[in-house]
Amino acid sequence: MKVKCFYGDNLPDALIKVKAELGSDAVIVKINKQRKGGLLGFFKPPVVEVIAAVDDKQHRYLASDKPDFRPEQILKEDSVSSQITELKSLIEEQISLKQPQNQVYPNCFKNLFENLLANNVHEKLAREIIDRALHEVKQPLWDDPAAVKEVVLGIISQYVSKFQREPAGERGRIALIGPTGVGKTTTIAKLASIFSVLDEKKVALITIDTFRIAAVDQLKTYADIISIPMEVAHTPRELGLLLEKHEDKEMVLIDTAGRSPYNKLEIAKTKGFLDACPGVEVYLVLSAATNQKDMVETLNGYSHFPITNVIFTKLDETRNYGSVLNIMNEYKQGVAYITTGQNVPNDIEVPAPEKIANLILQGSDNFERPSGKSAFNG
Ligand SMILES: Nc1nc2c(ncn2[C@@H]2O[C@H](COP(=O)(O)OP(=O)(O)OP(=O)(O)O)[C@@H](O)[C@H]2O)c(=O)[nH]1
Ligand SMILES: [Mg+2]
Repeated sequence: MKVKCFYGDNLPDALIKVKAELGSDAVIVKINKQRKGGLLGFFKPPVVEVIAAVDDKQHRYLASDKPDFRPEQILKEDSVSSQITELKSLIEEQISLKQPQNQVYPNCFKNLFENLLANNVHEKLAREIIDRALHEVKQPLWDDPAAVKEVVLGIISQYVSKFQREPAGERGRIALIGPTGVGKTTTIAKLASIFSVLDEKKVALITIDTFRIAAVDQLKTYADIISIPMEVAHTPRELGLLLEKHEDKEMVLIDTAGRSPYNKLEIAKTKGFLDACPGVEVYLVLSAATNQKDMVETLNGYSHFPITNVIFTKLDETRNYGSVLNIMNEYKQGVAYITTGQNVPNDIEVPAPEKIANLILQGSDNFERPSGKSAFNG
């Protein structure tokens, strides 16, 4: 195994050196941004250091033998998987440095670009959207605010629907997971009422939240109002048995205890329950009123779950919806439902991409309280 350090002014520069010397089979072991050259280097601009390794036997290849060299191909080992993210962001950083960042948009585009930024859409994504619009709107219409807005809304809707999956249809077993207090139990009550009362489906509720003293009572109260069965599972095996018992139900909704994304032990316990029950869809519940960094931490903390959809709650508690788009786009997540208040069952809906697009572009100006009932009835 040959291991060597390479330096470049930027990452692509360093990777070219890796390829030239070690060939396409090199494995990136580490990437650092640093200042080169001891004490005096402190005053020098930062360089990118790449530590790369290659099996000596493979090293006989010349770089030109493998013209399709791509950095992601050479990241082979699990132990360096975290480097992938770092590598991607460094490459993106390098690419973005080469793009004109202060492109001056025509007025109508500029206003919408600023709207997106004001609503917390990441600048890179906002630029992507407005650049596409600039491309799509014919020049004679550049000064027509309505025409430009319509195109921008259409583009945002496409981003929103890109990863959207159909929420559970005729039959479903759905568990809601997520941090404390985001509205999992309330959302389960809303869904249960809609499935049971409006859709006239057979519904059962199961909770594995035996951690909080009042949690079982909270769900039981809703179950009693809707007149549907509610059960408590204390172990993964019990959960499996209860799912078997309610095999005849079209919908079974499973409530879980809220867990901090940093509480790995408790999150693993919840996962133990769900792992024992294949076929259960897992929806991650995120509060739209949380700042985006915390949402990202939550997604990371719960990344071991096979998440099929996200539910954004508490849209009524914020007026900036850009993070919803950022998260969907960056984490390739579809949104099954949004909730917009505490009322059970009204304040929930299946989000229409156009509606989300409107919220993202216009924030509070366009916020109407949606009615869950009409949203669920299409
Ligand atoms: N404003 C607003 N409040 C909501 C929404 N959904 C739930 N809530 C409120 O948020 C609080 C917490 O809701 P719960 O459903 O108990 O949250 P949870 O995620 O089950 O909480 P834990 O089980 O403790 O983790 C309650 O006061 C709910 O009424 C919403 O869409 N908007
Ligand atoms: Mg709860």
